[in-house]
Amino acid sequence: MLDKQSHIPMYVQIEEELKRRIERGEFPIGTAIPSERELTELFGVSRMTVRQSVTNLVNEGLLYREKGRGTFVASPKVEQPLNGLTSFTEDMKARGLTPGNKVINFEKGSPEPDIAKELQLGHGEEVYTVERIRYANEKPMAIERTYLPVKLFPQLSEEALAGSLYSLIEQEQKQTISHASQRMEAALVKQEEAELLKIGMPAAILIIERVSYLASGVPFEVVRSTYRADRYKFITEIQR
Ligand code: 16G
Repeated sequence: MLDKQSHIPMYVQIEEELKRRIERGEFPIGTAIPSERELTELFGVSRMTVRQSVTNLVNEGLLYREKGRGTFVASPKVEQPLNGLTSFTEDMKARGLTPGNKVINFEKGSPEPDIAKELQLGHGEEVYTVERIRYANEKPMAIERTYLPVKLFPQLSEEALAGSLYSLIEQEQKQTISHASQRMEAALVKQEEAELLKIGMPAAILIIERVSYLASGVPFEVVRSTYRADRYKFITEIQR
C-alpha cells in the first residue's frame, strides 16, 4: 500500500491513502476514522507520522477532531462560484442544504466614514448594522456584518432579517439587485469569531467584502462576510 523506497514522504502517502478511502466511501461522512494506534499498525509507521498526516487532513478540512471522541470525516466543502451575485439562502438551497440564520446584533445609527462613503451617504444619514451567523444544516458556515442605509429600508426589523435579505429586497420591495464589487482576503480567526463559528484556534478564514448596487446604481449594502476556510472552496471560471 505504501512505498517505503519512494521519494514521496510517508506522511504524504498516508494522506493520499486516507483520501482514497474517504472517496471510496470506506470511511463515510460523519464517521470516525481508525485511531492513531490502529493507523500506526495499519501503515507500519510511527505514531508521529500518522499524526502528521491526520493533522494535515484536518487542516485541509477533510477531517475534523472532536475532543475526547476521535477524528471524523467532514462533509465536502461548499464549492462557491465567485462569478454570480447570489445570496447565502440561494447558495445553500442550490446545494440541497437547509439555510439557517441567527441575528446576533441589530442596531441603527451613524455609520463610520468609510461605510458612509461606500454607501454614498450624506451627512446625518443612518445605517442599520446587522450581524448574522449563517448556517447550513444547522452548522455555522459564516458570520456576516451587513450595513444597510435606513432610507432604503425604513421598515426593516430584526425579524425580517432572520430570513433572506435578497428576497426581501426583490420579492417584497420589488427592487432589482444588479451588480456588486468584491474583495477577498485570508486571515486567522479571532477568538470571538471562533466561538460563534464553533471552530478551534488557530483556524483560517476567508473574508469577503461586498458592496452591492440596485439597478438604479444606488449602493444598498456593504457586507463583510467571514467564511470558515474548512467549509468553503471558492471557484471561478477564467478566460484568455
Ligand atoms: C451573501 C452575500 C451578502 C448578502 C447575503 C444575502 C457574499 C460574499 N455575500 O452572503 O452580500 O447580503 O448573501 O443573503 O456572498 P440572504 O438573502 O440569504 O440574506
